[in-house]
Amino acid sequence: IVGGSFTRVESHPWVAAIYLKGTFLCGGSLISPGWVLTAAHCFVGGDRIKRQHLSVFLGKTAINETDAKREQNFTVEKLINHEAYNESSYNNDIALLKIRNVNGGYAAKTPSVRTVCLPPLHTHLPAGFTCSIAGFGKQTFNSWEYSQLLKQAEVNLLSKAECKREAPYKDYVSENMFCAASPDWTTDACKGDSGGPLVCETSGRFFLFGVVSWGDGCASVNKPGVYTQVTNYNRWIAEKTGLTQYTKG
Ligand code: 4AZ
Repeated sequence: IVGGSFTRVESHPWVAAIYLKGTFLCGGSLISPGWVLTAAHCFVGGDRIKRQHLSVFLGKTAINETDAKREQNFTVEKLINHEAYNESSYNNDIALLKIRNVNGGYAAKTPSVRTVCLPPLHTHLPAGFTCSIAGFGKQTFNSWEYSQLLKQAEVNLLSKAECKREAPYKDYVSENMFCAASPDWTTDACKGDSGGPLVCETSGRFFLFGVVSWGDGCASVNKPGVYTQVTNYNRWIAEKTGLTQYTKG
């Protein structure tokens, strides 16, 4: 995250930290005790990643520290990349991880670990609406390393027209994506935040509206962050996970 502030995982208890062979890879969001929603581009492209090499941590505030009292760790029982994920356009940049702990169990609700709601079908938030992002991604585009501590920031939703003003957004932002940025362009998701949450609070609850996906650099003027539009995938998520909460219609 560029800009924003350091935070504790208790303020974003659905944040998942996904590791590949012990190295931080991507963020994610806990949508049910057994399922983490993340981005397909974390696992596809370059060498295709095997689920056996992944681990998932919940309740983590610091990327390179173990906090045995608060964190819960999991292996990945199933890695489901969206079938229509397109490596060149990033369309359908969404994936699911089925997690399990050493005892075969799922996530337990604690002050540092809880699920985030999926938005009801066809929920639409207006441009300008303020939402928040969280992650361990880079603090500047040129940084060598990810943030050691979890960060969060506020970003505003942009209209499609505002988002598609410049290349490459003009050609690449699909109906499965939306854009968000801060009014002064100083705050954004960045490399390492991918897969992590954009949540918006409506009627007193936090809903997962976006998955950090891509952008042209980080926090540059007229170069917003692009997010996978979770409301387009209610049916896909229900089909893959068997979660039926929000699949009316
Ligand atoms: C990345 O490389 C990345 N500014 C993620 C988010 C953004 C840019 C790059 C958004 O994973």
